[in-house]
Amino acid sequence: MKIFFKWTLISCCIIFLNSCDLKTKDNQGLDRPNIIFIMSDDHAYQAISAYDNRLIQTPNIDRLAQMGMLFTNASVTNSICAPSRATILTGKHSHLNGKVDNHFQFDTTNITFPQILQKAGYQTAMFGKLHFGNNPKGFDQFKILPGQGAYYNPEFITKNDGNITVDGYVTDIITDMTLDWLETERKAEEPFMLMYLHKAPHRSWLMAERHLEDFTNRTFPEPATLFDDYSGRTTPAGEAEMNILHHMSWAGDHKVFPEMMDELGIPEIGFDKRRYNFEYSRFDSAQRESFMNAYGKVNEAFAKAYPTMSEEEKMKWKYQRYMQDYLGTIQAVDENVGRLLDYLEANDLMENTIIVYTSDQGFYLGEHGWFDKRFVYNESFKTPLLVAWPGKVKAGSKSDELVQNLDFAQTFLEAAGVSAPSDMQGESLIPILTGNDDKWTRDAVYYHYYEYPAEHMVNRHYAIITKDYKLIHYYFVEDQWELIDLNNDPMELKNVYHDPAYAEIKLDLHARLEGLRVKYKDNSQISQRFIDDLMKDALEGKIFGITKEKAQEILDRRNQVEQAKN
Ligand code: SGN
Ligand code: CA
Repeated sequence: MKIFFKWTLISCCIIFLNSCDLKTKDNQGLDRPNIIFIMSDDHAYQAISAYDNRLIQTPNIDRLAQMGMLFTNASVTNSICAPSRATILTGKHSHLNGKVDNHFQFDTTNITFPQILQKAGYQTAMFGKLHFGNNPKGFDQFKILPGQGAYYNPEFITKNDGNITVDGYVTDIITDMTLDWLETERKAEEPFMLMYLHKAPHRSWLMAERHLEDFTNRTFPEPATLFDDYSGRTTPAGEAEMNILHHMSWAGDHKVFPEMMDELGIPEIGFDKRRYNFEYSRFDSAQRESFMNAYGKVNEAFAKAYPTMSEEEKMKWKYQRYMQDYLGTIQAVDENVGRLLDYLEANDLMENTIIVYTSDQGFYLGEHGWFDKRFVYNESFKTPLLVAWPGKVKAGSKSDELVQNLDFAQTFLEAAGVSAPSDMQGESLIPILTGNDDKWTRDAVYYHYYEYPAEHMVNRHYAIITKDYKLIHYYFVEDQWELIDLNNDPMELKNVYHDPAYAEIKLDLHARLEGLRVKYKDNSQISQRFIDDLMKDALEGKIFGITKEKAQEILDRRNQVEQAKN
């Protein structure tokens, strides 16, 4: 009997010690998962081969779809950089977290999910682009780009070492920092939450030297709506300044050499040469040479073709140049995501880790003739979302539920077993991720874009979006409503708001839109302060890309419309 006891005791000790060992070995014994949030900047879902393989192959990002779930209806609440990031961190719509546009700083009195996870014992780190105008709270370590950051030899603001400049290409550097943190700073006894945030593929699309030859020689299929004339909708689509032919700049975007522009007598578009000089002034001599070689050939061919090019041919040329550079930057993102996944696999970190790949919003790749984002139309309203969580999320699964960037905070908190503050406005995605879709009841989402008057001139609008329709209110200058029938008009070319056949649907959507505005606590009094703040700065010439005169013109037009109403 004694012997039996002794052996039981010894066995228990061995089991206990083993479990301790498990706990210290790469976190595998902990039930709280690690969280890796990968986000790129302006990465269109059309440029991920798991969604669409016509433009580029992204085998590494696609690994996440093979391991986990691909969301086909993921979207953002406000399609612009810093506001999207604020919504992700706070779990609140822009009007409540206050970060409605890129212009004003983030209010750091907001409570964010990394702060809550850090308190709950998670080790937290952020590398790459934040774009808040101030530093993140709730991180044990961070190295972030100031503002938009630079592609070549970028500066970083670091938590512990002040500002540093690192030689090389930004996408590679952000990954080096991330891998270095995993290797040398990560504590095996704590779960971690890591935000790995790329600058690419943001404008002005400078790819890594190693991709220049390949991508500047590729040709891409054109989207069906490249020559959209905006006639089927209300005025904001036609008034936006994001048309590839008219608003994408020759030197700054397409890398036509400024001397070549002078030689050919091409007038500047926007901050054409200034932007070009800003980017190129950062190169070291080897980088400059690579660029001059690759784009020298592009310039040579262009110089021959330009004198006889029609407007249509210019649009086609500009579209190809845009795609070459934009997609070139994505090649490096994909390679680097591969480096991270390889590291996780090699270090037994895959099993108990949620890995998310997303973008701060989608992007137009020539659809409607556009680049940039901001509108609630699909390509910028929707965003890529792939989630792997081996053992929890079924490999190779898909979801078409209406999920949003608003939902991340509560998802991560639930995964970590921490309760979310009651004023967060999203819903945890865990039921969808774990195959319990019956617990997910959302049938519509809410959208509100604010940054106007501003660069690209996309009018303020809010909207309700269901799987079948969009009801959009452009309210800032004229009051204009759009109703889009997504099933019959998937390219979103025709406003059917005034078509009597939609009378009932329209009424129903109006009521539901009001319901969402009440539910999310958005109302015109709250919005008014954002109008006043931005308008004031615009009139003082403090908004990038907007002259005082332009701001005054918009205000006068708005006042005239208001007066006519009374
Ligand atoms: C820059 C770009 C714009 C872009 C904004 C916002 N212009 O201002 O094209 O819309 O960023 O992008 S550039 O001349 O500086 O390239 S965001 O991702 O930060 O929202
Ligand atoms: Ca962005």
